[in-house]
Amino acid sequence: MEYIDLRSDTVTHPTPAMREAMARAEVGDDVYGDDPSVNRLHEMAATMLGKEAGLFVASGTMGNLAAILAHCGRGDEVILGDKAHTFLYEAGGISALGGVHSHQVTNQPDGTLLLEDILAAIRSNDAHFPPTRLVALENTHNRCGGVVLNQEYTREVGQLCKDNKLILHLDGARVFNAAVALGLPAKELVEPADSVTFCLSKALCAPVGSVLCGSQDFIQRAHRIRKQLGGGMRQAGILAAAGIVALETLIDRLAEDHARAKSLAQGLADISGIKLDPGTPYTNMIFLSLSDEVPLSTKEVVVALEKHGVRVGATGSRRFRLVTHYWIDDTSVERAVQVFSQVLSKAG
Ligand code: TLP
Repeated sequence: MEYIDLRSDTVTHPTPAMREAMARAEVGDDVYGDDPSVNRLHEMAATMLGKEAGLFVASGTMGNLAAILAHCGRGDEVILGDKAHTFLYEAGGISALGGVHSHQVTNQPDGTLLLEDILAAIRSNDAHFPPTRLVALENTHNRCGGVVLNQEYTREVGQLCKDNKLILHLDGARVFNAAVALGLPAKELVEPADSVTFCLSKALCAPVGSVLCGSQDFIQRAHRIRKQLGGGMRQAGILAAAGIVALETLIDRLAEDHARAKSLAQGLADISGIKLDPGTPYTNMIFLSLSDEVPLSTKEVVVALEKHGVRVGATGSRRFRLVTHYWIDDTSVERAVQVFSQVLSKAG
């Protein structure tokens, strides 16, 4: 059965143009710096994000990890949100592998960290405390609903970091979704950040990879760390070629995913038993809960939907996430609404 797979935008397969580009990619040994396709991807990514240099890494997790390890030493502290992907879903890599201590600040429902909370989290120079080194933001913010952090807020945090001699890292796994939603070039949005990671393998459809961008010096350090993490790849140009197609052709179309998320949410809003999160969707993610009267468990709903060809992500007790992407068209949206309606009406 061909599924309407709304679990994540990570499920996207490469497009036909990507497969073609991958088949034809010029390659070399990237550990020697010899892969022309990887080098081209580095340049394109750095230019698009307004940074000096880029580094192709295996995943968003590796990008955030290499960034934080390149910026911080053992025992340093990072301020980040309590719903940040790096805190929740990256297997504690920054502390396990880098000895970096995390200081969680409450994420507001709009994905931001209050400036006063960041300020209060900065340690004073006292031997009892780990030195605060870095603040990490996430845009779009996954667990806060795919919400967009705007340019003004990002600038304010950038200024706060400068005033306090802190580094600003941005987990921009979906930063192009944010930029498209704001109608801004991504480089303007990320300008205040010293480093930024973005993913090629989510809404941008590439099969593998993320790019970390920042200053030349920083990327040189991150490059060594990527090697330490076992992420030095050889003929990686096959993968980079898909990333190049993504950057050349798939960014503007992210607006279509956002529009489809809106139609999907509108369809679901009319189904009794479904409570959409306030404001959802902001970009390509819909978060919803089942109301108490629905006599099905989270798992039963997932299984029943799947039987009818629709896959969704369970993100908590009676909570679900649905993500639109390149392979979800208008027909998939209509069908998903029908299936939800069928499953929940049978339950009632
Ligand atoms: N997010 C995945 C899951 O891990 C939750 C998803 O399906 O959304 N930063 C952010 C904001 C992310 O959402 C993700 C992946 C990552 C980093 C990590 O990227 P990968 O999966 O490439 O390591």
